[in-house]
Amino acid sequence: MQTTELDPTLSHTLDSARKAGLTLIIGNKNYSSWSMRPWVAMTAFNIPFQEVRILLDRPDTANRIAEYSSAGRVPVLVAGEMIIWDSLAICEYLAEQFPEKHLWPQDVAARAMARSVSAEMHSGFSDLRSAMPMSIRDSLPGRGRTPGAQGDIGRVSEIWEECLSRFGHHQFLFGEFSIADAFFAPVVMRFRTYHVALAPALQAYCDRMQAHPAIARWVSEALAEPETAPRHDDDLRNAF
Ligand SMILES: N[C@@H](CCC(=O)N[C@@H](CS)C(=O)NCC(=O)O)C(=O)O
Repeated sequence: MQTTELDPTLSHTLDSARKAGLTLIIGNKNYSSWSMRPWVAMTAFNIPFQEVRILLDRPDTANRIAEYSSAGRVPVLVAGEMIIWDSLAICEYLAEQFPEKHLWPQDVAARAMARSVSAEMHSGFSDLRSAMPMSIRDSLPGRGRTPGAQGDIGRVSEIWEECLSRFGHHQFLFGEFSIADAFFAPVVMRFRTYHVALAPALQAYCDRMQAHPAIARWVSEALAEPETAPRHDDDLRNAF
């Protein structure tokens, strides 16, 4: 069960983490696509954690994040004495810590591909990220379609088609929900905001993703957030 706490001190958080196990530091749910991945994975796999939300684009954002990680980015996982930053490192740590939950697919070929597409998502798709930033509360049909973003949409579609047909059995990318789905959850949200037209099988995957309880919960909490992030909103206004 998560409890949300906004901007506590590091000592307070470390103290709670020692008692409660894991604390995930995230940004605003509306905008923070990187935060969404481990949060969705932990929620989907029933890994208990406390949540600390640090608001992005505030005068104290950098200092708040620096209390946890000198990388200056969220998400950050506080695991007892350990600090783990970066969404992929966090998910790998969780997969190691909870082997019985099978956060990655069990089949070796499926797992290799799940890792490949997650790593590709993690290190690529910069045009999609910059031209179509995540803002769950917004509806911006047709915006952000730069040639680069179109290319990225094509590549995401290709990945999804291959995973769903080879391993997904028309459920999640590798059948059961996995870290790979958590990594593509923010893309599903972007496709929703910017009304990206998809082949029926891919739209059906997006619908299943949005119906997944972990994603549905992140979305409803994002929609309930009153805060805005001015720099992120500027990026949205500049999307053409
Ligand atoms: N590679 C990192 C990227 C994390 C990242 O860029 N996070 C953004 C928010 S979504 C951030 O913390 N930005 C700092 C800021 O806006 O001040 C990861 O996967 O965790």
